Amino acid sequence: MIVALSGGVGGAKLALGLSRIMPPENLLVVVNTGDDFEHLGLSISPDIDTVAYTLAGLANREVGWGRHDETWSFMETMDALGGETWFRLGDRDIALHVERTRRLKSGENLSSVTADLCRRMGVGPRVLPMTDDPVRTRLLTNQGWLDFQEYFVHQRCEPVVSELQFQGAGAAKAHPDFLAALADASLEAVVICPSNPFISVEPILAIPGVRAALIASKAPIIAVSPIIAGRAVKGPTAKMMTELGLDATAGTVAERYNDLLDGYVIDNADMSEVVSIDARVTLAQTLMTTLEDRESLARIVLDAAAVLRRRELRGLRHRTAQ
Ligand code: FO1
Repeated sequence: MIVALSGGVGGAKLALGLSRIMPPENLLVVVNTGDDFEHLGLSISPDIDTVAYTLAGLANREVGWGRHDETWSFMETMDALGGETWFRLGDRDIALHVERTRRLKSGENLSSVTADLCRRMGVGPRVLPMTDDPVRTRLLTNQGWLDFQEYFVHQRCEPVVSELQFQGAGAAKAHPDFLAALADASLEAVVICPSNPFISVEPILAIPGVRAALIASKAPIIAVSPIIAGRAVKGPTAKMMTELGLDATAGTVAERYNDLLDGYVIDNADMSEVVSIDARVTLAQTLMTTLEDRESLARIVLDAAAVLRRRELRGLRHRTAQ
């Protein structure tokens, strides 16, 4: 079994690659819910939907979120009626938000709704919210504290970020199936997907018990850098790192994960960083443009994890067991 930790677009690409080179039912994708918000009276879980649509083959490949077979009559009419249209919701996508909102309001939890909707969309792997409790990423910027989607979409990541907060993370319970997977003897690897470490991965790590469960797990933990040659493949990762006073490098991301990593996959362009990274580094083409790129990077990640497992068997474990 493989557990992948994912945010939105970047993580979903690698999750798709993994799902195509292994039995999908052996892949558990644990997804960030810090981007979730209430909008137009709807409960919206963008990273869950991006991962689900991508794994279902329904995603819009150009922008990475929402559906490819979309129409926009609802948004056009909302605009004519003076409603909010800064967060683009397609006609088919809306059905998912309306149905999820109805089921959450009836008392069903997010992971149960997600499992059923994914099954109906033909998603093979299991897509699991990191917790069923509310966690909301907020950012302190030069415009004060902003909710995540206000910063990310409405303000197009333009505000200057000085601090992040994962409201509710401290009181959230990691999903029991997530913790059980980390303790499972059949776990072969934990893959930290190339998502933004601050807004997609750290909310997951901020939930009490998650870091300890990762460190205690028998499986190697391997991350893929979301930074290539000082730039983020997509989104505000590099800009955020600079604003937080960090070097926008693959190495800095590894430091953010500090003692969690056994392996780290960075792009060939960042070869010079190998010596400064305290994990077993694999060089690869980490930019995923085609489906083949997604599959070949996934294969490199799983091969690297297999090497780490063999080294572990020979007592060469990298990670200091706590
Ligand atoms: N991202 C945007 O930049 N603009 C949008 O209008 C937008 C709409 C949207 C609708 C549904 C959904 O599931 C995701 C959507 N996203 C949009 C992406 C969303 O902001 C995610 O939070 C990012 O992908 C970051 O993970």
